[in-house]
Amino acid sequence: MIDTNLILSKYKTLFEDFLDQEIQKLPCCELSEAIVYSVKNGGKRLRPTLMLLTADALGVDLNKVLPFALSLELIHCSSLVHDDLPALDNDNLRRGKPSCHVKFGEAEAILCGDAMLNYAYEIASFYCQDKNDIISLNTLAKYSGIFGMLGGQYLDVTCEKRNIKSKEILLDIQKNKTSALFTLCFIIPSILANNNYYNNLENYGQNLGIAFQIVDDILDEISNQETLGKSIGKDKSSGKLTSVALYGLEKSKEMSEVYTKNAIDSLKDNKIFNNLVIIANELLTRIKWD
Ligand code: GRG
Repeated sequence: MIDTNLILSKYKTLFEDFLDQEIQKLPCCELSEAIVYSVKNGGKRLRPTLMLLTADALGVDLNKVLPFALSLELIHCSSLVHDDLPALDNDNLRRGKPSCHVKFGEAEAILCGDAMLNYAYEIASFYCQDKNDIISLNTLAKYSGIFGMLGGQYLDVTCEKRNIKSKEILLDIQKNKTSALFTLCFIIPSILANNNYYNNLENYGQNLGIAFQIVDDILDEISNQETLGKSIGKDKSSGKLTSVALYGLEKSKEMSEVYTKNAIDSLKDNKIFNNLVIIANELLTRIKWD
């Protein structure tokens, strides 16, 4: 069986090299240390590698994609730094290590997340050359902010506080909080390639992202801290609106399969996207990748 790690390893190396090249330019100070700590701490690099893989399938020059891939990973990592803060998820562990605020302090972690976010846009904008780059940058900002991840996270937080249990709102949270960044992995390469696959890839990303979040909810219930590198069982104890809370484990597993199938169907058997089919199926059974 072809393994996802194998498919993505080439892109992971490219990504890590570009990340190392860029972070060398950071000033020598503790804030940079906190940024490096939060971005080089064992993340799976799913989003940037999926973006590079998709760009490769579409024949886009990977040097054009790397700044967007790095920007996306920085946005993702900054969201995790903020998500772990006491006012949000209050988690002391991230990727098996002390969370940023545990290591550097709470105020420092807030600033670190802010700095990473700014740095993300600084990198992507620095490398912009043409109209499609600008459209990609605008899309990156849109899907990460109030129209995407941030909007979804706000909904998540307020539902938990107000004990709201609604299937429609849960879907809205999944689509925005998690799926928005996943969708970027596929639509940015399509924008850069200027081709007709945008709708197929947008659909793939949205469904894959929802399936990913459902699996994440399931793992929070059935996995363990050692495997996931973060505290588990917190969704239940905090009364979070999740798929498992609303539908139970079995139905959630079925739903993750349905969303994965929808993602795969969006690709319409197009051979250039064969690896995306393999990856969608494997994400369903993910435990932890190196
Ligand atoms: C600072 C831009 C910014 C936003 C703050 C806190 C917040 C708003 C958003 C958090 C959104 C969030 C935590 C979504 C969960 C998505 C998710 C399932 C993350 C886990 O992704 P993996 O498994 O993580 O790819 P690794 O560690 O491998 O990178």
